[in-house]
Amino acid sequence: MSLSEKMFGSQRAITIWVVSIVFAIVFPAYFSYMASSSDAMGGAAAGAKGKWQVNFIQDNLTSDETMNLADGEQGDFFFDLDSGDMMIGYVEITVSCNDNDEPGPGPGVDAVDVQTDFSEVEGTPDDESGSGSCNGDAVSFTIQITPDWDGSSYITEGVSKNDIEAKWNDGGNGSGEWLTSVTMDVNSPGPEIITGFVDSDEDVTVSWRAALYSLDITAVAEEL
Ligand SMILES: [Ca+2]
Ligand SMILES: [Ca+2]
Repeated sequence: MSLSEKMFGSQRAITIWVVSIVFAIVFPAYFSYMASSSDAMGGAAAGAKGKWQVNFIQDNLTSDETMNLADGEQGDFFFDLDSGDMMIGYVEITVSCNDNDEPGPGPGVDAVDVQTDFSEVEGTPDDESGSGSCNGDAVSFTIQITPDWDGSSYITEGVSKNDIEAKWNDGGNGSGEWLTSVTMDVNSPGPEIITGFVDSDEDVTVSWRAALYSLDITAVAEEL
């Protein structure tokens, strides 16, 4: 009996030994490779193109302030916006006033001139200005912070999750101090001695609404 026959008993036993040793070496190597490559795939999944349902979890931050302004007087209205962990879609500013010192609309209706100053807002959005009569909402502005964002859900295909996250991002813009200045223009239909109406002021309300969102992206299973 040869040495190998003593150790392994037979040719068949040798074959089993060799196969076992090969598996003992190859399997751990195989599984460790799979583990590392599935990590890579996990990372790549966000970069992989696919079909996605994109929803927006939405919230509003609102504020309003009312001031009484005399003719020619300017009121400065501030809105401090901190969106926390959420993104800022857009900010709406509405200036409203309702002149009720004379009956009905006409030459005596008060008006406002509105000028913003967004120099203390991250990203420094372009300033807005406008004028309007005090018959309700006199002037309103919508300042888009995340380009094209309107909160609508959609399904998209052929893009990666990373692409979607890159698209819906406010870039850190929009937080800070939003200033809206309103100058009052009080009007009367005629001299008080003739018309009997006294108008020397008007209440103005500035309202803000910041539309906030965070992303909710889910993979859509492809139909077989
Ligand atoms: Ca008036
Ligand atoms: Ca008035």
